[in-house]
Amino acid sequence: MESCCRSCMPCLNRLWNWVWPDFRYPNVPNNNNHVIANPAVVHSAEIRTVSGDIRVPSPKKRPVQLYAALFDFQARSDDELTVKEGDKLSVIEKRGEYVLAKKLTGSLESGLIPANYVALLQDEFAKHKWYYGNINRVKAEKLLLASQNKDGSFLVRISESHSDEYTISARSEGKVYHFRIQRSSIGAYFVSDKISFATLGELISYYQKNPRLGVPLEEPCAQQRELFDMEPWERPREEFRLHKKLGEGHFGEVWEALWTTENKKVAIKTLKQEDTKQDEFVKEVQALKSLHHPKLIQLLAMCSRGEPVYIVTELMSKGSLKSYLSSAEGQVLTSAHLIYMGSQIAEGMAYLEDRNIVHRDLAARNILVGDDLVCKVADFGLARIIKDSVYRASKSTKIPVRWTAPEAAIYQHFSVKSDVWSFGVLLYEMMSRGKMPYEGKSNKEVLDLLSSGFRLPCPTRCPQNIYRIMMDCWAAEPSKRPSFHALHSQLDTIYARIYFKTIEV
Ligand code: ACK
Repeated sequence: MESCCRSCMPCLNRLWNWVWPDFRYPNVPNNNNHVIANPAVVHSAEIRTVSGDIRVPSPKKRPVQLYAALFDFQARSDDELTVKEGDKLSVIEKRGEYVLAKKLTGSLESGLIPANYVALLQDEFAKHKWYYGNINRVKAEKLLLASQNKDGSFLVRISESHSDEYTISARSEGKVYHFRIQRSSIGAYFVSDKISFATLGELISYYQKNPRLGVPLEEPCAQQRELFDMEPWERPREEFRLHKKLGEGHFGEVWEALWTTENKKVAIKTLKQEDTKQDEFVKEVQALKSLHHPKLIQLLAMCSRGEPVYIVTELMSKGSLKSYLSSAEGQVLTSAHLIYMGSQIAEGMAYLEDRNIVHRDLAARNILVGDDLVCKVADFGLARIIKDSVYRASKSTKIPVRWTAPEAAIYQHFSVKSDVWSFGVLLYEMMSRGKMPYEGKSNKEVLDLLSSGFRLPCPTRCPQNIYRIMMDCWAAEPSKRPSFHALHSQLDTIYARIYFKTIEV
């Protein structure tokens, strides 16, 4: 849906004529466990079999692995590759959170794409955490010897010498050992010819339970998060022309701007030189640089040399969900529209959940809305990657009490589950078309009410099944709250039901 502004009547009319969006947006693959190595580099590998003999197989060219683009991706620089959803690709190598890929159709160009925008086709083992696919021996050793891993960590990779065979690489006593998994004439998998298995999964679970390799297989190798290099994002300030101030953000002003060299409208957040805020600002940039998901606001570029610093992100035509809900267009949204939007937010949050990142400030003011009701999670200023399941904020951290779970507001116990609580409040904001939660109550009164078991009431016009979801998010016991994956799937199912039956709720 094209729109000229956020609330005028022609836009409103268009909203009514608007065709429903496709709710079957592809799920983002959890390719946490994928490490893709350069198939062109073929090392001769030392393989230790169970009986202990050492073999050096002859190098052999690796077959091309076929990948597909899951989403459209627009290149932001010369070294990136523009792809359309469904494009067939071959992946040359993994670079941090990106893959260097080559198109297999049309122009045959190559370039970088965020790794979670591609999925390996026909990879039946991708679901296993220990499966690392096409990585070589050197890379496997580097991964297993990294500090996140310990003795007993292991992975399975495609054999460098026999493309239909696999290798187990396992760490023991600070060294990495490699065991070849062979295939019998009928396709069974075996390490020792005394016992074979129909599937790779069965073989691994057998050796996990029976440590017959002489090296235990305890935990799948932990994925390493490689830090992003600042450089690919840095652009000369002259490339941006500020057009219109959109408002005041957390750190400074937010502007609509033109990225002249790309001929593209963007949003620019500015930071005035204030030491107190700079720390948080840097954290937000770091978070944005490492996160790539269609339901999270995307960093496009930055100008960090000179002042003020610019963070350039995609421009969302309708601004924050908070202001959109109270606009004329927002006020006429049906529950179905709102459920569709809620499902997208849950999808973006599920991506953070998978990475153990707590947002800590999930609220309508921090969701941005684009054309066709696309919603993206923004404002990662308070986001933290947590090692344990709970993050303890410092006492001085300002907490948005109305959106914050009691254990986080009172004891600073932030977790993915406290984000789930906030998501419930966000659903309340949406279904009440922008009402302030606990209107007329002070923060202290809110906390007292919550501890006595009170919860926000069902907004008028809110379907009961959506209110039940909110109430689930507000379970006093964090572990009883649903996951974002579950929330996404519940909202998607409800939305699909409405979509197909075209029931107005
Ligand atoms: O509610 P709004 O219209 O949407 O006003 C706020 C303002 O800037 C201060 O945060 C708007 N804003 C922030 N980031 C973006 C963006 N990427 N695209 C469009 N508007 C934005 C927000």
